[in-house]
Amino acid sequence: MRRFLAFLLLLLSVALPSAVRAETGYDLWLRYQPLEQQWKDRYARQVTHFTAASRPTIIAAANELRRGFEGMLGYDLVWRETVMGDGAVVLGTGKSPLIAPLGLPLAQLGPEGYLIRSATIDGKRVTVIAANQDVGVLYGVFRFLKLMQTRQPLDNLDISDAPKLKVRVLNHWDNLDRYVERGYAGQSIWDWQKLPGYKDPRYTDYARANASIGINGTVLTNVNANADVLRPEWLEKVKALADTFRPYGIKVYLTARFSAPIELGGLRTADPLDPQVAAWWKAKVDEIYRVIPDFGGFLVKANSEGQPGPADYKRSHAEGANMFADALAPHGGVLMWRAFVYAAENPDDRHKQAYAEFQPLDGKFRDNVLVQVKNGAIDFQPREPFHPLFGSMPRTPLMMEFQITKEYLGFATHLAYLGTMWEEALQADTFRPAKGSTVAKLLATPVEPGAATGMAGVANIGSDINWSGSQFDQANWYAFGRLAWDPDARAEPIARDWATLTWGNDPAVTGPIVQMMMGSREAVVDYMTPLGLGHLMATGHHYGPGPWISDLARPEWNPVYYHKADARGIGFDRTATGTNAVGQYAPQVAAQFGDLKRVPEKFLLWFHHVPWTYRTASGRAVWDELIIRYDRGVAAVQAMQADWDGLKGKIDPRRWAEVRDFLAIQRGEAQWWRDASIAYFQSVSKRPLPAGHAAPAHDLEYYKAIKTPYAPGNGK
Ligand code: BDP
Repeated sequence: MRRFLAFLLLLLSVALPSAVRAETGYDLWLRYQPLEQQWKDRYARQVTHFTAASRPTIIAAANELRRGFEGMLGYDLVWRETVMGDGAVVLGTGKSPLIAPLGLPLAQLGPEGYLIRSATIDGKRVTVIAANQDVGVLYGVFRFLKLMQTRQPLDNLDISDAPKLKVRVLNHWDNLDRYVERGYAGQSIWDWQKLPGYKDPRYTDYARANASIGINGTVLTNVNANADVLRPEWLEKVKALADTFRPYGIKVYLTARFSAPIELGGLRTADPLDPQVAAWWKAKVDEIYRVIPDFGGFLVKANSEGQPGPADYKRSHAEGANMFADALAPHGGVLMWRAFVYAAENPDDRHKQAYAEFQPLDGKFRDNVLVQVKNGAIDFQPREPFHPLFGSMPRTPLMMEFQITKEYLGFATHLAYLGTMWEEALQADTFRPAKGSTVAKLLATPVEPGAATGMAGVANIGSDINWSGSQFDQANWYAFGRLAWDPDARAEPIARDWATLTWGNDPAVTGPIVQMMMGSREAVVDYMTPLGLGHLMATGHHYGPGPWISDLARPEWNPVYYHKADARGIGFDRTATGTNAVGQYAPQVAAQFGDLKRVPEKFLLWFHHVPWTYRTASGRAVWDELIIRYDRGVAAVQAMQADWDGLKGKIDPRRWAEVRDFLAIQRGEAQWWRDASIAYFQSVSKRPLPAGHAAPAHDLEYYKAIKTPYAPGNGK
């Protein structure tokens, strides 16, 4: 019996560590798992204590440092007033008495940049993490911890970095009842009902995660806005969040419903040129700043998809935006005005409408306005060419809007790393004013000295334990932050960093994971919308295929509007002989997109209507090529499944199993997309499938009959 018990104990002690290690994903990329002994020994010699002032942001930085040491090295890093010996980490601004004498080159780092340097203070070897402002120190600490998480040497450090964009914000499409529009990760993390009385500790973890990737603002509410959030009792709730985020360098912003002066103020109009309306907003803004002195500003969706706006009063977008901007300016607030507009009454190609409306307003917006432009001219599709507004409004600050939540890329269950998609948009050359004017470069170049720059990402965060609805969707939050910090950064090294931080330092694990990530978005394009197709998702929730849909009220809501497939061919003619959307791009770009011989194949059907027999680059007819792409997409998901199976036992079981199951869902849905799309297009083209490619499992009627009214995230 005793021997049996001893054996049992032995079993337990062997079994326990892995059970304890079962992870949920809550820790994101800030897991701070114990390092291997050799690294523990090495770092323990190099870092023994730290010195820091006691201001809120420096305290947050110090707490993070201690948390990291506790997790990775297993000991508490102690605070000392002075450098006690070799191995101090000295945190502070250039003004701090220990750092000032070093004469560090901080000037060019701006308010948020930082420097990490190995130095000597009082004859002792130290690491200095310095910045012009406290928030830079916090960013530096996260970078320092990343060095340890990725096992980099800590001696002879000389790192400096600064963000290239000023406004780096998440856009939460969260309603006040906690419903998240296009949210696939549970409810809103803002528990408004319990605020301001109860501040969920999760808000602090949210702030830590964002600060760790340089995000410095958050728009708390949906662009389809509710004026109630501007009521005094709600501002108290907003203040509670702002107070929590402040030490982490994160400002709060709200969406402003254009008609709030009517709904809350009892006015008869919301006309932006009406003095009473302007006065109402000014008073409201002043009230907000009394409650939240560092309030960031507003985000406004106006005259788009039913939202009220200046056009209701025959005023322009500039007149609308400037009214808010004037109210915010005395407080240093910014106004983000969305360019995502298209109108039911306008029969012109939807692709052209935002440009047509905004481009003529160049130079008419106040200095503190940022016009927020989606990466493409339609709507966050798996692949779109860059928006023609980039480069076309040289006197107006434009900010990028990416969608982190995967409304059109398979919700939370499809593994699709969006870093590659965003890199593609950011590295697109607008040729405005000249060759080499990439979107990234335009975003990072202020239109005049001191003008605002920025990037927004529609958040994929919710109440799910893993924050983003899936383990791999965390990578998209992470990549967004990294690209907002540096729009010229590349998707691959970001994926590698994320994989290492999130799944561990073993190259046998990160290698396959990075490979999966890098091909994943292209797989989605292949099985949903290959060769430049777009907007073929089912109505409303956008879950699953619906290329046959043709009966919705507005023409541009119907998938058939986008693919224009008929007996002869497929694709949307946006060339000079079609809608001439290409004419909104610089001549060099228009010449490329508009020329069937030169258009990149990935945009073929976006810009051209071609016969089914049209020869693609492969020499195959476009019909055959389409089928091959659909199958390639499905095969890519199968390959990801195989890669993931190969990681069994190398990853904590809970997260591993979750990803395995999600990949199986993705595999099934990729097949559904492939089969339904082929069944439909074949009903139009009447062409046989190329040899070796299987017929869809069911007939078209079967796919048309699939209804999923309760799919999540639908707008209400
Ligand atoms: C679309 C979404 C819708 C949003 C809209 C927007 O389907 O829920 O309200 O974009 O960006 O993609 O305003």
